[in-house]
Amino acid sequence: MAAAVFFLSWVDMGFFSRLKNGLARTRINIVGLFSGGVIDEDFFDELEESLIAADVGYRPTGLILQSLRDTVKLKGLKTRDEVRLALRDEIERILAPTQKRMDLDAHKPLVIMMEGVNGAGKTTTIGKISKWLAQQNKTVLLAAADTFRAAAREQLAVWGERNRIDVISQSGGDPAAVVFDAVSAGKSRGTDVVIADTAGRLPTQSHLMEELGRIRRAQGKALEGAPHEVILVVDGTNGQNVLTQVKTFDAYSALTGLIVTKLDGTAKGGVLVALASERAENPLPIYFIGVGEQIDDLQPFNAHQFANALVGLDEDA
Ligand SMILES: Nc1nc2c(ncn2[C@@H]2O[C@H](COP(=O)(O)OP(=O)(O)OP(=O)(O)O)[C@@H](O)[C@H]2O)c(=O)[nH]1
Ligand SMILES: [Mg+2]
Repeated sequence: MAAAVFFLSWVDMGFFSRLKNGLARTRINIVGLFSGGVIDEDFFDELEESLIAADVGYRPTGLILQSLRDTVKLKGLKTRDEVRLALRDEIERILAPTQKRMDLDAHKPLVIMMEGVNGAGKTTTIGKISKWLAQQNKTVLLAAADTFRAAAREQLAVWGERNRIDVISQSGGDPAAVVFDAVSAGKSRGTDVVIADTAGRLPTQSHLMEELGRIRRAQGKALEGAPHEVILVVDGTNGQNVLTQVKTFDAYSALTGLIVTKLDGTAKGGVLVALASERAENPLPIYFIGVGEQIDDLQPFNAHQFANALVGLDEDA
């Protein structure tokens, strides 16, 4: 028999399977804990370790355990499956406020500015989103505002070609001038969405962090109110470091949302729970998550689906 018959490629697996597989190392396991149907202290200790190891963070872990203890007692939960579902519910409850669709019709053009630390996945994510937007029948224009490296412009140009969309760039130009041109062009062409790619920068590089303000204002000069979305792209494998990135980028440029990449193969996927918990009072939407380098490896964030993947349940559990 041809092996190919049984071979499921990464793409054929479907997004949920890729997410669940990708989170295998993060998985909050509920194993070997039920001796004689008793949910004992050892169970809660092991669960605590598992949550901390997944980068859920100490405070959120404490909250989850407290609620879970209450639920177990109140509902008299006894089996592993019952507890797994209750844990899923707890995690989903924390994540739910961050699940929000970007309003693509709020402005025309809708101007999106992408930022993040070096290598977080900004440019790749813009490529993936461009395809997703085309599927929503939206026209897109890209601004190559990462003017530091010629390679960055070329990388965006490749994604542009792949999606058959225009990329506005200037060799060695000023990022503020590039975004000004792109937003102006989007306005005059009647483009639905303009996305600005920016150079990677670290929260400690204050001059580069301040530059974000200049790039931002240039968009506002071309179109009042732009950028409408300021999105921080974070690498899921950075774990708890992501919390610092969110705080600093938010302080410099008032974020409106997040995209979490590289959830394929990370042991720290629980950081989404930490992010949601940290901003429980003032939720920052997680618009998309990425599970790979291919163009289809990006989907809108779904709290129920993510919580299921995290505890090892099926998509429709
Ligand atoms: N495994 C995996 N790799 C990803 C994902 N998203 C991006 N990458 C990879 O991460 C690397 C960096 O991606 P880029 O898109 O160039 O990151 P960037 O933020 O634009 O980087 P700079 O512009 O240099 O700051 C590339 O090798 C991507 O293929 C993802 O979801 N999963
Ligand atoms: Mg880039």
